[in-house]
Amino acid sequence: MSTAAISPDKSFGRTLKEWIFTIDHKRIGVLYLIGSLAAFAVAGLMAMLIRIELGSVGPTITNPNTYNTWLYFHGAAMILAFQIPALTGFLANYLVPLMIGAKDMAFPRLNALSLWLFWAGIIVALLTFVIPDSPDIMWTGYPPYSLRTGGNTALYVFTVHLMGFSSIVGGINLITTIMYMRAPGMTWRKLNIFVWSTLGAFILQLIFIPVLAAAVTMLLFDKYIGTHFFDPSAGGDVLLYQNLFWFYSHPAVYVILLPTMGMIFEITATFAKNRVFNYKMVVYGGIGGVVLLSGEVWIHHLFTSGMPDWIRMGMMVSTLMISIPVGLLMIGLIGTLYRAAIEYTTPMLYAVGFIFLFLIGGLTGIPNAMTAIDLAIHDTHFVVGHFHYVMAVSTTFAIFGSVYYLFPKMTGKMYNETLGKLGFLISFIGVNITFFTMMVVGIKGMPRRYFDYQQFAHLEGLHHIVTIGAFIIGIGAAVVLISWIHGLVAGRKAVDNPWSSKSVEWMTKTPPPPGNFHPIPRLSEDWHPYGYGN
Ligand code: HEM
Ligand SMILES: [Cu+2]
Repeated sequence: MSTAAISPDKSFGRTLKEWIFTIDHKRIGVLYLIGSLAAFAVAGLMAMLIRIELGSVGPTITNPNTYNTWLYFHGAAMILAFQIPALTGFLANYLVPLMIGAKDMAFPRLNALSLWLFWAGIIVALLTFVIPDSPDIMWTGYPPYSLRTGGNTALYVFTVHLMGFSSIVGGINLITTIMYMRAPGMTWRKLNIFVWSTLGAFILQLIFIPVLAAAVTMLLFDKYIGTHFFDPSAGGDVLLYQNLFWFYSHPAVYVILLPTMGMIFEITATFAKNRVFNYKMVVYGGIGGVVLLSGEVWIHHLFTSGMPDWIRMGMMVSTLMISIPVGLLMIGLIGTLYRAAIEYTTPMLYAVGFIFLFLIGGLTGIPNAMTAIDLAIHDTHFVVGHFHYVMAVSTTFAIFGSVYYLFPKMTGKMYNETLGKLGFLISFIGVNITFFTMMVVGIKGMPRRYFDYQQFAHLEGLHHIVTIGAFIIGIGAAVVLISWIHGLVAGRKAVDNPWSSKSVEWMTKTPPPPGNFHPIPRLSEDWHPYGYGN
């Protein structure tokens, strides 16, 4: 019996309808945020289960097949359904039109289409838990296993298709918006770093997603229609898949890194009240350099597969070369902090946390790039620890920090600083315990993607520590969630520009009305998003 029939709450029904049929970029952004946080929650739960299983030697709570499904869901959902949509869906949608002084995206209806394609992807991904033959092929879907398994490889392929279409549609929309919808006076040289980095990320998406879509479609055909693209016994090539997959998925880490860095720049400049150090170097050298180099390093994921030495050497050098533009971005960040009177609000703590985690992740990436060392550590927990530092956790910190940063703008209310800082502190301690120890376990020989480690029973003590760390992260994440709910329900009213930022998104009302600016702002000659006079 529906309660609505007894007490019809018309206004709730109407608002719900308004949200579902919305073409307002801000609401679309928020709906992206909700979807990606839901994916984060479920994928995070999987991480906890994985860690309980690995907490002690021998089967602990499950069997190898279920373990594989958990790990599949954890990796695929964290990347495809949480990080990429939170950055290029939520943040790009919510912020870019506001930052460039536009009234909406260039194609608002198309925007709604990309949102609902994303949600369809989330729902297909969640079907993993209700169908009998859940996929168990990890987020990479390598053949031959993905072709021979009894698991449902098609579900993985369709999830990738939906997320990919969503991103392509969103990319076309955003690039057009940035090109044609800027407010009078918003010249290219005055674009926020976040806008530049989003532009870079979407250029990468448009170039490389079709390659991934092709690769997984070939997988689908091989498994269900009987083609032999990846079957050497019938003239196919099994490494072809790995090449196609990483041809997209390495650039994808920059699709994640660029907007992440962009937000860290925004937060840092705001709370340091400093200009962005060497803006041109950051934009052309840092963001431009990453976009340019991102397509020629993918082989580093195949270092241990058979290949001629000259390719391996070349890819080692180009991989190491990526540290140059990334280094420029870091120099820009540190320079922005230099001699600043930094205000350590919750978003700023996350930004500083990001810098620390990203540095550890970056430095532990160098040994991976050296082929001679990588042969020994490839596919161990060292690599798992490394990429969680450099991408998984650091970016999650940037996303959480950005939610706090935008919380007043989005909700019209302030979050509670004490709760916010507490959540940060617990999470920060948790991730370092977890992922540092994970790297140590890896150097001692623990392979990745193993359900059990009878042959490495002496590592059990360290595995305990990793699992305890994971639970601390879980508590931290819960405090973060509580602080958001608390802010929503009980937060005090926010003023229009609580951080005294110069950037355009804070010039409008809080929360911004439909159409954002009335009238559209005209930016003067001497205005600059980081014009703090330092
Ligand atoms: C919440 C804290 C997290 C914990 C405790 C955790 C734990 C783990 C563990 C233990 C593994 C490897 C298990 C194995 O190799 O058998 C793993 C794999 C992975 N994690 Fe996480 N993780 C967390 C957050 C994240 C986030 C935020 C991302 C976002 C990108 C992420 C992405 C991945 C990926 C891509 C894999 C590889 C899966 C595969 O091998 O196919 N994780 N995680
Ligand atoms: Cu890579």
